[in-house]
Amino acid sequence: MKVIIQIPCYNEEETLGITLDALPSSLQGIDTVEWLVIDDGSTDATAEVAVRHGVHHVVTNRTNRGLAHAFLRGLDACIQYGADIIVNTDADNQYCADDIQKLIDPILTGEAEIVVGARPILQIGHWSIKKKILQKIGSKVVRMASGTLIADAPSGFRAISREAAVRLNVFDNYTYTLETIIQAGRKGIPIISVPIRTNPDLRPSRLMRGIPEYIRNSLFTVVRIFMTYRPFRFFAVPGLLIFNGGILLFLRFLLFYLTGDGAGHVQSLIISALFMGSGAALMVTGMIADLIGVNRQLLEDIRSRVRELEYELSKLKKNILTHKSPSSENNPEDVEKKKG
Ligand SMILES: Nc1nc2c(ncn2[C@@H]2O[C@H](COP(=O)(O)OP(=O)(O)O)[C@@H](O)[C@H]2O)c(=O)[nH]1
Ligand SMILES: [Mg+2]
Repeated sequence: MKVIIQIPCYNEEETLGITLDALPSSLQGIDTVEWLVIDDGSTDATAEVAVRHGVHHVVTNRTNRGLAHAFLRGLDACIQYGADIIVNTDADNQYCADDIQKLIDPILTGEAEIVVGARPILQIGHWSIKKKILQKIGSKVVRMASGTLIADAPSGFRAISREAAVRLNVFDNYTYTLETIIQAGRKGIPIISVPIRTNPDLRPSRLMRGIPEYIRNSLFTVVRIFMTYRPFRFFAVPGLLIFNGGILLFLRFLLFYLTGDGAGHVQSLIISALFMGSGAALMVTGMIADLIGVNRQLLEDIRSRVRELEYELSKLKKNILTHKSPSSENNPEDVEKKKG
């Protein structure tokens, strides 16, 4: 059993060392623990700090592609490096690394495929009341949309089995945290929450620069998720309502017309035609979006098969290499670098 702990990083030279020094190099029930840093176009010494502190793999993006992209790139790399379980944590040492065991235990016992660490939100001293309330509302929305019981949806402290990782995709650019929970819920991947501890703040959040920006980004994310995963309902339900409004206006006109008073109510007829036309267009959009959604599911299926094949290929390669030179295996000095 191999666990790879991945950390998406953007300009984290100041705190990454502290985070890495706290990471475990062994875990109960696990043969090998490795660390992987995704250096997302950092302009500081993030990659050097990673290597200096014993990271086994560094994946580099030439330019900054954003957290969601980095998270997925990390999953792909971990799968290729032969991880059975992938743990994701943040570079600012927000999460207590000693709780990684709590994250992986439910996967080892078969209770879950994804485990999300739930922070003790109400006890976090440096969070404002507004941030705490927003976090609670956000988690509630995700619970409703996903049909899961995840207590802390925006938490980035997670363990994911390889079987689940190959099936996860993120289409949103802002954050992977909400979308992956909704996907797990919709794809029937067992997902649970476990309580974890946090560390004192080393620096302010860069993802949440202000409450209005956070609300705007989160709303956009939720709308986009709804549009992606429930396309028919998203377009066709408002379309049907608008179409019905058009019919009512038409009936109103018809009533006036039949009672000989039609001439003064042409406006109703025009608005009714407009409503019925746009309602019908929205319903057709819903049907097309639904068909495109079926296509996306097929593509997702192919992508997860490709990831499984990549894993099998990496295992095969490793076996061949081990056969040639058994001593070269799992040497922490061999820091592998991938560029992209
Ligand atoms: N790869 C990548 N990681 C990022 C980016 N922005 C933030 N992160 C990482 O996301 C994690 C959480 O960021 P942070 O600013 O602590 O946000 P918080 O979760 O709200 O505290 C850290 O490991 C950051 O390095 C980005 O643009 N790209
Ligand atoms: Mg943070």
